[in-house]
Amino acid sequence: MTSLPVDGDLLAHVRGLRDEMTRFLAEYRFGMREIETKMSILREDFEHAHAYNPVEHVTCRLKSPDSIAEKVVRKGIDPDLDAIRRGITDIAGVRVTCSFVTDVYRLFELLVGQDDITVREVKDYIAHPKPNGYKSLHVIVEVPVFLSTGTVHVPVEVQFRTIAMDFWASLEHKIYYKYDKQVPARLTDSLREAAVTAAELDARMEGLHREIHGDAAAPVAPLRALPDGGATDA
Ligand code: 0O2
Repeated sequence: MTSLPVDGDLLAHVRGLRDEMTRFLAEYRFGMREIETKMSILREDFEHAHAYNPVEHVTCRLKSPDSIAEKVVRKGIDPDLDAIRRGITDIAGVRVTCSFVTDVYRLFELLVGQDDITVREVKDYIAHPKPNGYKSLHVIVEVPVFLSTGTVHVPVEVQFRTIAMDFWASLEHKIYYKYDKQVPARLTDSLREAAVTAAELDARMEGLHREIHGDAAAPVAPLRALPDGGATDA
């Protein structure tokens, strides 16, 4: 097969775009790592101080370029990196799965109380679940990342939830995509009932835990007052 002549300028331009995108995503990866490190320090310190581990697991994900592009189109964001920076705040995501609802709020407070963390937005879908039954505590935080070229403040979406909420959300996610976002009513009804059952399990397990551990499992102060929609700019 004969290769097509390649315009040198065009090739350099495309390579420039690729390098810019690589640097852009690297900032989010570094921000995500900072949060991941903070969570693993909290987890380890908590275990030493209280002989108890409130974190079941922590997972991280970076949005793929395809998924960023899809969101740019869906939200009508200008296709340039500055506009994407401003308009998409979940390029870096960290999910913290805890045993109990009390731990969810406790870890949230311990993270957002750190001096170098700026809270941009909180959505409390535990206090105010989505109509489909989805529960989790979402926060967009900004964390400083110290690069060789200077400091950048990177937004990271952190989702805190219990094991039961996580189990529900991962099944709901699979069903949602299996039916191409058109889930039959009998399944949405059943998912809503399952969300109630999961919340009952959370309450019962936490009750048992308190009986065993007493004060150590006492709830922390409630979240800053959130409006009825459950979302607020901090
Ligand atoms: P993934 O694969 O986790 O990246 P938007 O971010 O604008 O699309 P919104 O409402 O501003 O939506 O953000 P919100 O409510 O904070 O939710 C964003 C993320 O929360 C989703 O990311 C999911 O991870 C999770 N989420 C929110 N609602 C649901 C739900 O009903 N079911 C499940 N299973 N997860 C949910 P992504 O980008 O959709 O997916």
